[in-house]
Amino acid sequence: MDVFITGSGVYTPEYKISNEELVQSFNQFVQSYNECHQEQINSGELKELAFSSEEFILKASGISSRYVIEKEGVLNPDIMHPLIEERKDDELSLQAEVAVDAAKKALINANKSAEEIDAVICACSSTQRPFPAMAIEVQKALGIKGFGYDMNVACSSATFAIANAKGLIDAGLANSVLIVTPEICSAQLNFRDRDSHFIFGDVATALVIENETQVKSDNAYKIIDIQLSTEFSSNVRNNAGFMNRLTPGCEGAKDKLFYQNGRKVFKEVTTEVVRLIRQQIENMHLSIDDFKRLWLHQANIHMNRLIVEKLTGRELSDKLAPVILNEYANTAGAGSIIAFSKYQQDLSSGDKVLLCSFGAGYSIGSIVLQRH
Ligand code: CO8
Repeated sequence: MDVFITGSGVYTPEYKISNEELVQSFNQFVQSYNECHQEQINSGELKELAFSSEEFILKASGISSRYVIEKEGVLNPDIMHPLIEERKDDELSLQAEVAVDAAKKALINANKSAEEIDAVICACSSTQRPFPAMAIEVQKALGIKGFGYDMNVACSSATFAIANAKGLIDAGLANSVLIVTPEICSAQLNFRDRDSHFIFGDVATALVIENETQVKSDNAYKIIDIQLSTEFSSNVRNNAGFMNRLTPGCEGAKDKLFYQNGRKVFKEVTTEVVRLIRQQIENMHLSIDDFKRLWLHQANIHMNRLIVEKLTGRELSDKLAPVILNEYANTAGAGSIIAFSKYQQDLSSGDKVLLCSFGAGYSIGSIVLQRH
């Protein structure tokens, strides 16, 4: 039985932060840190912090802005994190709320009602609590019967979840599956770290995956082939977890937020993505020229440029491999799904297309689709 992606939806937060605003706040923090620690800096006890620059951010990453759920706290040099109040146990959690918003849009796009969904997968790079599963809260908020569970493969969460949803459908456990990818990246980003303060933004995306008997949408994509790959690397890491409190003094340390060796990640992941996609296409006896669109993960514009050039010999263009990270920044597992959702109106029936995510783990999920 064929399985289709039948709908998608994107929740975009209300607040946007430009590079200019972000750098201004970061540089105010640096200036006051250096002034406050002048003596220790002079004695060599502490290192002077360096200023960030808009030019560097745009040039090195292609990012011009990012959306965030809360802006004031992030931009206040004395706070530098989103100010989001904890909610009570009987209130809908924030992560479920943004997931539900994207899910409602995806259901409309798929021409489905919540009652027609059998399972919910919440697939993202962090859930705001270990349990109960975020997916089950989303399931309840939407009035979906069946079951739900969470999974995390960092930036490849959504593509790996598509594989899971297809597996559930193939196994006869569900006919229609909702995948939500609520990425509240600003909550685990170290806005005081010059190397990474500009990288991420918040968003939520949703997809509906269904077996062929359920398809009601006129913009469905048949899942033709899925390749998943992981290889352990500590080059992108966050050590926050339930065991932090067991080592006194370790809670709140810098490594309990996102950190990476960006240069190594860039090189190692890009090389592997090109190899995997080439192999996938070759195994299917296809050529890259058979593909009308590549919806790639959105971490760095130069990664996407290199991948496109190596695979196709052509230049990066929105028609071939649309870029949304200039506006949204890196949105972890949701990046390629935003590109998918926003850049598909011009495709025709029979067109072959590719959805590929890559990132922490390392992890790569590459999916060949055909427009219905
Ligand atoms: N302003 C000015 N200068 C800067 C800044 C700054 N903000 N930051 C660094 N510099 C300087 C450095 O000090 C360095 O100076 P020098 O040459 O004098 O030593 C110079 O600029 C170059 O620094 P880098 O080598 O670090 O710069 P790169 O060209 O490598 O660019 C990037 C840095 C943009 C980070 C780039 O390496 C990159 O994008 N790499 C790929 C990263 C990637 O894809 N990571 C995947 C992570 S996402 C993921 O898997 C999901 C995780 C889960 C989500 C987490 C949510 C928070």
